[in-house]
Amino acid sequence: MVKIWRFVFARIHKNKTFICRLITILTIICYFTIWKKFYLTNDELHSNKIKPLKYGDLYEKLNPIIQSWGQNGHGVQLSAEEKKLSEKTFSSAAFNVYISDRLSPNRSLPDPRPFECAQVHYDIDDLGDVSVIIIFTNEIWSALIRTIWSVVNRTPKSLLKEIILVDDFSDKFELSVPLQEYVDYHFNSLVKIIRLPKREGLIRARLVGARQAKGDVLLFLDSHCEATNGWLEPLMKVIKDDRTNVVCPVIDIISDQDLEYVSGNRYYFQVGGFIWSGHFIWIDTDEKSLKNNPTKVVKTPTMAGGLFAINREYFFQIGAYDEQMEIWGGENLELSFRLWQCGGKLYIHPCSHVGHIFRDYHPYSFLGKDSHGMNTLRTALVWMDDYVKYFFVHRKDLKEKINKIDVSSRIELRKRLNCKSFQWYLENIYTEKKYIYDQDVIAYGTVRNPITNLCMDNLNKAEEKKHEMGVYECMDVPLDEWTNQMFSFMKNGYIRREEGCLTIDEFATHRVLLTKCPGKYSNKNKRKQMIQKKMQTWLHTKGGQIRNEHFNLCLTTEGLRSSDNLRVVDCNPDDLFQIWWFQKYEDIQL
Ligand SMILES: [Mn+2]
Repeated sequence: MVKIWRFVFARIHKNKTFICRLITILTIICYFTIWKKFYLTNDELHSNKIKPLKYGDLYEKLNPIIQSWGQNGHGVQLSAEEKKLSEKTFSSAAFNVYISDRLSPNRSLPDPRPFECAQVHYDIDDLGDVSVIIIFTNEIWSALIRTIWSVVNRTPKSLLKEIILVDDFSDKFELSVPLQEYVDYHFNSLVKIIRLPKREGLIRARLVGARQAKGDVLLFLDSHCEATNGWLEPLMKVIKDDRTNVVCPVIDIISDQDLEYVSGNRYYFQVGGFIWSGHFIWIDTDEKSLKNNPTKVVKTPTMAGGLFAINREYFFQIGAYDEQMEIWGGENLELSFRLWQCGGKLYIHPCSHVGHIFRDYHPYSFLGKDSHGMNTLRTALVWMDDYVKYFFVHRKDLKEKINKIDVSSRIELRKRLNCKSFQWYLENIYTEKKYIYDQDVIAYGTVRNPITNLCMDNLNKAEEKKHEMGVYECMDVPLDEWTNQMFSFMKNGYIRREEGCLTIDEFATHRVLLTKCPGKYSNKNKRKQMIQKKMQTWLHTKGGQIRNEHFNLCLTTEGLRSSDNLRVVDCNPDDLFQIWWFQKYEDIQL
């Protein structure tokens, strides 16, 4: 070694051309090393994937990532110019496609779980494995890809058997061959794509995916979700403990406007309910109990539908899905009723959080069908027994469709599984005590002032939101038809519709509002809760007045015309404008 150096220095001393040669040789060695290193790293990352991507340019166009956008689940604020651009594509998906396209598919997210969840240890080798099934029809590329990456990145490898994408007859080019190339390149055989030869709708598409799945557990996801850290293990554990447990993650909101991952109160979430029109709603849970058991599953009467995990064999054993349901809707209530009535259990796990882009309308076609109505009709006929009449109160139009559908195979299933009644479900599972318009009531139907022939009227406002109550010319409708003029005078003094109770605005005491009824699990302090309850309690006198317990004011029609807002004034038993009669009275003393 020393000899070599001596030789080199001696030559340098003598000859300048030698220095040049030496530098050239060293440079070549350097380049080679760097090139080799790069090559190896790339190879390690994408084994067998040295061939260039055919649709590389397209992927960059579909997902022109701006790394700083949306990290840690933050929303993105657009400039005025960008906003204009984003409006052009918003309606194609009913969420902000412009922002979605520019988010990294690997963006970081907040940890929205209760703090205690991170401390729970799971024996991963003992949980079995999962087939994640994602169905889509013409989904926005970036949303779908982000869903897949979030699952792959945040799921322990040994738990993830496969991701099955079921393409429900999309016609977007990028979702055809380019999607196949993309998933082959990035995920090898972990992600499989099944193509349906015609539009089947989400129910049959999921069934196709489920039949091909090989994992111990099936996990259904929408194609515009993002899974967070530790999302899967708790779900797997609950199913491992009892294969008849079906469990949903807490579904967090990803804003359709700015793609923010909204992680609200980590110690509170709502569970699923339903209203008699056959729609899913969120209902309150016991906040205290959630806080005291932050890592324990919570029973839910129904599921929202898009996101849940179920043991694969049990899924088929309990009747999978009703294959004759079309496109979208109703299948979530059907499965929920079926699970509870036939011996299964349905939970939400507070330690599993998945974000979902909630949108205001459906961007895709229903092929001109009222699939939600028809699917819910099937559900109601099979599972609701006599309570089906309350569904028909809302959906008289569907009554005549009964003869056109055949639910015999599902009724047979119900018999075979020896399932319990809907009354049992209402009494034991829907412990909120479900509102029924003609039960526990003193009176119900239209509420009419005989002098003006005006009736209390919801004025077609969104039921679930607080709003001012109105009056409208009385409509002559039978009692078994739900209208804007249908009210129940409950035995406890509430005047209510399904989702709201009549109250007086505490800040403007002549105004009458419909607000959320006092629930079983009110979060407010006791005193305030008591006052609120009193504000929603009314007395119906023998003379026909309706008087508020808290304010001691009476409902009046004086000076009102059709479509005006309802008012309260000082009570006067001689005032004919303060007289109200319900359409039907139960045999009870006023
Ligand atoms: Mn969805």
